[in-house]
Amino acid sequence: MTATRDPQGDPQGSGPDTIVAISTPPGEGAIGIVRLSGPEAVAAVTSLFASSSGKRIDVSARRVFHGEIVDDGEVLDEVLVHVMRAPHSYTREDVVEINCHGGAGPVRAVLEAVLRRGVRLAEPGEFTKRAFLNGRLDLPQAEAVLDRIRAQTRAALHAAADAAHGALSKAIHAMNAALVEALARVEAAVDFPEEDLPELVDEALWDGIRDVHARMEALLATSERGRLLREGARIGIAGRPNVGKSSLFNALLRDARAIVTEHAGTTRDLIEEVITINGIPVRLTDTAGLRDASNEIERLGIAAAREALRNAHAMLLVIDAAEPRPEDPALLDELMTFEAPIVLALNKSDLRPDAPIPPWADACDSVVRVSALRGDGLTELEDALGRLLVGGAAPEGHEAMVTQAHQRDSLRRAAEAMDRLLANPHASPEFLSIDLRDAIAALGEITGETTPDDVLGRIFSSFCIGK
Ligand SMILES: Nc1nc2c(ncn2[C@@H]2O[C@H](COP(=O)(O)OP(=O)(O)O)[C@@H](O)[C@H]2O)c(=O)[nH]1
Ligand SMILES: [Mg+2]
Repeated sequence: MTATRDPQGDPQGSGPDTIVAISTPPGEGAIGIVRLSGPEAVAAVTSLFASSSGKRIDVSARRVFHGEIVDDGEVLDEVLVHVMRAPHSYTREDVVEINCHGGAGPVRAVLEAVLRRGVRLAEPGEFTKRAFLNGRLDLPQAEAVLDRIRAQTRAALHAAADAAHGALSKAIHAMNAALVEALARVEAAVDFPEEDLPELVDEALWDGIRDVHARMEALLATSERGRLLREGARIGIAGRPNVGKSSLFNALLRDARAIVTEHAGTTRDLIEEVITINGIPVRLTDTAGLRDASNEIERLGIAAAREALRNAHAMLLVIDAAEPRPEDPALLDELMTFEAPIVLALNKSDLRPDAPIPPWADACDSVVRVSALRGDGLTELEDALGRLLVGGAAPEGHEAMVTQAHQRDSLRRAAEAMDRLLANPHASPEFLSIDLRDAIAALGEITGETTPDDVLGRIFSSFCIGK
C-alpha cells in the first residue's frame, strides 16, 4: 500500500550513496552513536575497525562487535558496532551503528574518519527520508517519528504512536479505496449513452461519496487538537493586582513558583511554566496586574502582560469574588479586543462562597468559582480551559488524528472537491470524475503517494541530522 519511490541516487546516477551522521545529541553522555546507511556502510566501518577478538566484522552474524576504531594507526575510540543488513533496517539499506563514548571528542573523531572513507554527511532527516522512499514507512508514519521525538505529554506521545502504527494512513487509504471505486464507475459511465447512466451512477454510489465526505469532516475536526498536541498552547492569566493571579498560577502548577504577597504589584515580569491540560502541553503565563501604574518597572511589566495576552490561545481573567470592583468589566472589555476566548475565574470564593456572578460575565466564554488558597475549583477550571482550546474531551481510542498543517490543508482540499461533487449531483460523469480525481490526489498527498517534492523536502528538513 505504501508508495515506493527511488531513493536519491548519487550524482552519477548509480544508485543511492552512503550517508553518515551523529545520531545522538551534542554534549556529554554515556554513549554517542555514529550511524551509517547505504551500500558502502559495512565496508567503510570494516576498514576502520580493529576487533578486540581479532575477528573481522561478520555481516552474516546478528551480533554486536566490540573493538576499536583505528584510523591510520591512531586509536580513536573503543566502540561497539552493530550491523543491520538490508532490508532489515530502519532505512532498508545496510545500516551500521557505531556506539562510541558519548562526548564530542570521540564521536566527532569517528565521524571524521568515516567521512574520509568517502561516505557523505547525511542531511537532516535523511535516514527517515530513505525509510520513506524505500517503502519502509509511509509519510504519516515518517512524520510520526518526529512527533514522537518532540512529544511533550503522554497524550502527544500516544497520538504519535497511533500515527506510527498507521491509524491515519489506514483512515486515508480506506477513503481513497472508496473514491477509486466510485471513480471507476463514474468513468465507465462516460462511455455509456445517456439512458444507461442510472445503473452506474446510482444512489448507492452517492451514499458512498457522502460517507467518505463525512469521514473527511470528522478527521478534519481532529486537526486543532492534533496541532495543539504537537505545538502546545499558550494561556495568559490576567486581572487587577492582588486578585490572586499568582496564587492561581501556583495552584494550577501545584508548585509555589510565583511570589505571592498581600501587596499589589508584586508580579512584574512574566512568569511562565508548562502544565498539561487535557493532554495538551500548555505554557501558562502569570502576568503583572493590569492597572495604571506609576512605577516604571511595573509599567514595563504591564506592557509585557498585554503582549502575552495578545498572543494567547486562551485567557484566564481573575477577579476577587469577595471584592468585585467597577474596573473588572472594563478589563474584560480590553481582553475582548484580543482574539482568544476568555474564562472568568471568581477567585477567593472561600471568603464569599455565595458571591453573585456579575452580569457582565455573560460576555465570557466560561465562568468558574475557585479558591486558589484552598485549591477549590481547579479541575473545573482546567476543564473549562481545555474545552475552549479544543472543544470537548480527549478521544479515548486509537483514532486517526491529523497533526500536521500540510495534512490538514490536503484534507481540506479533498473535502472541498467532495463539496463540489455533492453540490452537482446531476453533473455529467466527466465532471464528476474531475472532482473525484482532485479528492484522490489530495488524499495521496497525505500518505506520500503524490506529495510534491518541495513539501517532502520541508517535512524531512525539519528533522534533526542523524534521524
Ligand atoms: N482568601 C483567599 N486569599 C487569596 C486567594 N488567592 C489569593 N489570595 C491572597 O490574595 C493576595 C494576593 O495574591 P496574589 O496571588 O499575589 O495576587 P496577584 O497580585 O493577582 O498575583 C495574597 O495575600 C494571597 O494570599 C484565595 O483564593 N482566597
Ligand atoms: Mg502576582
